[in-house]
Amino acid sequence: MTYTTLTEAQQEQWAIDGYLVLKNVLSKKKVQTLIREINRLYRKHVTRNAHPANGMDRRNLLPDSDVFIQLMDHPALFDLILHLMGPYIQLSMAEAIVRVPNPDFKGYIHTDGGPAMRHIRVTETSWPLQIKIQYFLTDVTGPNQGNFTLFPGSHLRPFPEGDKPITPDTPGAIQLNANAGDAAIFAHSLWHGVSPNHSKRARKTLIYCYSQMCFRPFDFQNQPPEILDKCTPRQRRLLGDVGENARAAAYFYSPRDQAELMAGQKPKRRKRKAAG
Ligand SMILES: O=C(O)CCC(=O)C(=O)O
Repeated sequence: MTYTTLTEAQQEQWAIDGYLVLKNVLSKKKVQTLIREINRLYRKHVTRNAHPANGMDRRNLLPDSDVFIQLMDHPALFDLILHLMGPYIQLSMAEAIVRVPNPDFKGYIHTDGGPAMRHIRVTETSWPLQIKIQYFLTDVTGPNQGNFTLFPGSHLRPFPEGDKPITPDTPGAIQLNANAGDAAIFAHSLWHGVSPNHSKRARKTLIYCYSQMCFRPFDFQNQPPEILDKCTPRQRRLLGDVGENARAAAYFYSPRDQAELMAGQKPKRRKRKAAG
């Protein structure tokens, strides 16, 4: 299913709760392809080198497979991202997560950016500073299965920050259920994290994070030319290539073709001013 905008009810939930769950965003075939790639990365980077009970948090995924490059502006959600954030955005992070069954893992809760960004809470009429999309690639159908866990509404108000850490058991926590192919979108200041996984199955997801262009990306400084060469002009821009617009401050005063490029339109050729 392709999402381009939000219904009134979704808009209200986004504003009040700070997150949304969108159903059937990825096809079964796409889910299978992505799972295959994640399993390959798991075999390569975890099973042989570490204790499997650690699961996997693999960042900066784009060099790992072209399917991860394609997902950065996948038609199912990209128009919705533009609707929520405006066109002056970049990709900040692409991460594969495997939460394996582990009786000792208690889960954790945090806000993105930690104390540095925790106290910045934009209002509901503002573009977000950052959003993350969590793509679910396995079903999570009951509690304590490595569920994405969040505190609705916590993005807008100071959350008690006492001596007691905030955990998946803190009152107000919701453990989301989701099916493979669904996605959750959430704001940076929402308290969120993961529940323990007491099931028999690993939970597999992907996180794609978008931020306003004036931020530094989370996962990388720059993408190397061999990755940029595989990208469309829009994808290159999402990775920080401002092309012929390159100049100091191009990330603050965005290139003139930014909105049309993000909308998928071919940038118009602008006439050069005659010299003199
Ligand atoms: O669902 C998870 O595994 C946690 C993801 C998370 O907390 C994050 O991406 O910031």
